[in-house]
Amino acid sequence: MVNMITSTRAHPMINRLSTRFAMLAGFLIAASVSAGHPGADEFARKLADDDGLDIEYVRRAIDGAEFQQSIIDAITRPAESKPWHEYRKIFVRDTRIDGGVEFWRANRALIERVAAEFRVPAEVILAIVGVETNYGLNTGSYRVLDALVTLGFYYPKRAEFFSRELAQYFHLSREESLPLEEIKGSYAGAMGLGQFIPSSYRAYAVDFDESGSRDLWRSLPDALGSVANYLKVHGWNDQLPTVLPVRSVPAGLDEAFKPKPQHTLGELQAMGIEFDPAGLALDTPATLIELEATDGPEYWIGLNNFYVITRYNRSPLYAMAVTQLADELAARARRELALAD
Ligand SMILES: [Ca+2]
Repeated sequence: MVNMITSTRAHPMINRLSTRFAMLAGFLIAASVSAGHPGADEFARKLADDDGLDIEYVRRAIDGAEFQQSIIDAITRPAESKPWHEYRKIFVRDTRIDGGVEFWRANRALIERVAAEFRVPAEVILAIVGVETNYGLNTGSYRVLDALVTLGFYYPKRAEFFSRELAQYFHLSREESLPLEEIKGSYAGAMGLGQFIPSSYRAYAVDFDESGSRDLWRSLPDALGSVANYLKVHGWNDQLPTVLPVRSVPAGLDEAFKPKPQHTLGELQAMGIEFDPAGLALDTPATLIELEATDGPEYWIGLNNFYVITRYNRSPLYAMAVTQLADELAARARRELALAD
């Protein structure tokens, strides 16, 4: 996720205290922070026992991490909580399309090589990088260590997930010789042009320039290849579209459709949903997508590729923004870069 919230260093408790006690409180908080983050000891012991990491190294690194309230604020109010008509405007807009076409023009040979190798369309790879980091212009300004410690130890709702990612980050840092205390990323600890969280970095990043390491910041071949590999491994099918337009949905259709196709195109037609199947076999797996437009619901047929994009970010809004930005990029590239249809 693109990080649009600036970092603040205030401790959460500060806000609750009157100025009268602020000085005393500041002293007490300093004392409690130096005693370590809650759960840090247990975490370090587990990482040492299970994975053989040096317990003192892990302890010192975590002690050096800083809780940041702005990280909690950012994850509590993600862009994906906006309605579709507002969310869309952030990403499917002229500046983001212009930037993508320029990026495509500047790196055309590489992008086409990546697309051919992984069999994922160039415009989809670019749209992901465009939505995630504005083509690498904003890869995040939080220390990954601060983000993962803050969410792993101070955000109970997702603490289990993020402390696992913190453990993954310790491994990743060793494997790829990334300086643990310096690497920057999003408020959720996502890194590089494609914003990979540590477990995804370890599992899906590729060394596409064959340099011997996977560098998702400074190596465009690695960064773009890794996005394409992620989509390929999660099932991208370059013979199928991502979505189809819907003409109408019958009143009273009360099924809660999931992003993962649970039906076929034929079954959706039989439910009374009207759309052009675009020559696809009627047993093609599909689902119905509902988005919140300004004047009521907006519907699309989602094929498995739509679901594959949600493996990158679970929000259907995200997947639809990527899909529409990709379509805009492809249309412009066909005209301006003389691409074949
Ligand atoms: Ca490399």
